Parts: sequence; structure tokens; C-alpha cells
Amino acid sequence: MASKTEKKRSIAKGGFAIVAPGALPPLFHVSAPVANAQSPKDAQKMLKQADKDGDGNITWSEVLDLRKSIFSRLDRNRDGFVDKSDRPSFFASQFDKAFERFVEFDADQDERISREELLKGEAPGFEAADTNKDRVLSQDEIEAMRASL
Ligand SMILES: [Ca+2]
Ligand SMILES: [Ca+2]
Ligand SMILES: [Ca+2]
Repeated sequence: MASKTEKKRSIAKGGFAIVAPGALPPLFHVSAPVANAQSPKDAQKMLKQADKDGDGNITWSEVLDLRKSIFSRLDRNRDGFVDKSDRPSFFASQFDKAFERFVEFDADQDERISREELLKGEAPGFEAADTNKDRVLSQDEIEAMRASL
């Protein structure tokens, strides 16, 4: 039984974990301290994924696009909210971990996160990395953030 669980876990690592908020770099975290960030490798993957047009800069709208795609993955029953009813039987523990971070976006604290709550959610990590405050993370700013990971 244990080995079965391990197998599921490694499958999850290749897919779900990369897009789940639990695997996001501090850029997307609301309050997770940098010390708790995933490995720099995961963070790099996420950064690459965030840079949708591949120009080396991450704009705020690219961050929102990534949030949207994360949301649609987590909202498994497509009711417009991410909550416990979206908890999958396969990746339950990954979902729980992701959800733990996700609840930070639950502004009205009804234990479900609407699309709006997610999109309006703050990203202090982004703010911190965006040193010239133009709502774009330039390559230099990204490098500086990477160095601090
Ligand atoms: Ca870009
Ligand atoms: Ca849902
Ligand atoms: Ca809510």
C-alpha cells in the first residue's frame, strides 16, 4: 500500500505539483517565508512558465494568466470556486497542501476561493521583486530574486 502511494506521489510531482500553489515560488505566495520556498529548480520552472511570451520579463498580467490556469486546474468540478469539494481522490495530499496556501486568497473566509478572490489576491513576493515598481519583473529583477532564493 505504501509503495502504491509513493508511486502516485512521484507522478504528481511531475505534473500537478508544478502548477499547484504549494509549488509556487515566493513570487506567488502571499505570506510563505522565502525559507519555505520550493527548491530553486521548481521556482525556475514556475518562472519560466509565468513568462508566457518568453521575452524574459514577467508582467503582472502574465502572473494573472498563470493564476487563471492554476485556478482552472484546481477547480475540478468547474463550479467557479476552489474548495474541498474539488479535492481529488488521487492527489489528495497534494491538493491539501496546495489548498493550505490557497486559503490565503480567501478574502471573505467562506472556505472557498472564487476566481475573483484569486485574481485580486496580493503578491508581496512580486511587489518585493519589482524594485522599480513598474508591475513588470525584468530579467535583472528576476535574476536578483533568483539569487535570493
Ligand atoms: Ca513575458
Ligand atoms: Ca470547485
Ligand atoms: Ca472566499
